[in-house]
Amino acid sequence: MKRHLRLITSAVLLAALASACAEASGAEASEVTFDVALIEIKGSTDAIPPPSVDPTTLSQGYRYKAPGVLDEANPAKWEVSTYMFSPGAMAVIEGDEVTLRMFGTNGDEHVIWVEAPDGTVAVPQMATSRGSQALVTFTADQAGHYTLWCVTHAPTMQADILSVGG
Ligand SMILES: [Cu+2]
Repeated sequence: MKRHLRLITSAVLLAALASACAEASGAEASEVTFDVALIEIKGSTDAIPPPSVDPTTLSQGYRYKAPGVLDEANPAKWEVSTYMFSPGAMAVIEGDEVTLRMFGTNGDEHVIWVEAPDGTVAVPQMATSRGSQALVTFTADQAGHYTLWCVTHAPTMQADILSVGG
């Protein structure tokens, strides 16, 4: 829930910024490029008990190494991790030619696609892997929320691209 609130807050702030920029620039559509990292963040501890619910049952984007699995020398230590796009929220002006220059830092493979605000496919599925750069381009010809999805780690690995009407 907190993550969604942060995304919503970020999207609202980005919308305000994009709107202000649109007014200042006359809302001219242009070419915009975002550098997006495909990352994994981790946390481990032996100070508290492990989760009562296996996190991998909550999302394909969650990983869990149970006590005894993570570190044989420290059987109380466990670890959780999750995959995400960074940044997780972006904003464009409707009509922009958008390029997502994505770099696979963590995760062997990610199958990604972009959903348009009306639910249609803006960019079909493509696979990208660790150490590779993938260029994803589309025209933000609709106002609303485009969603960058990773099928491999859905539903938690996603990013919001807000397209603000000019
Ligand atoms: Cu992924």
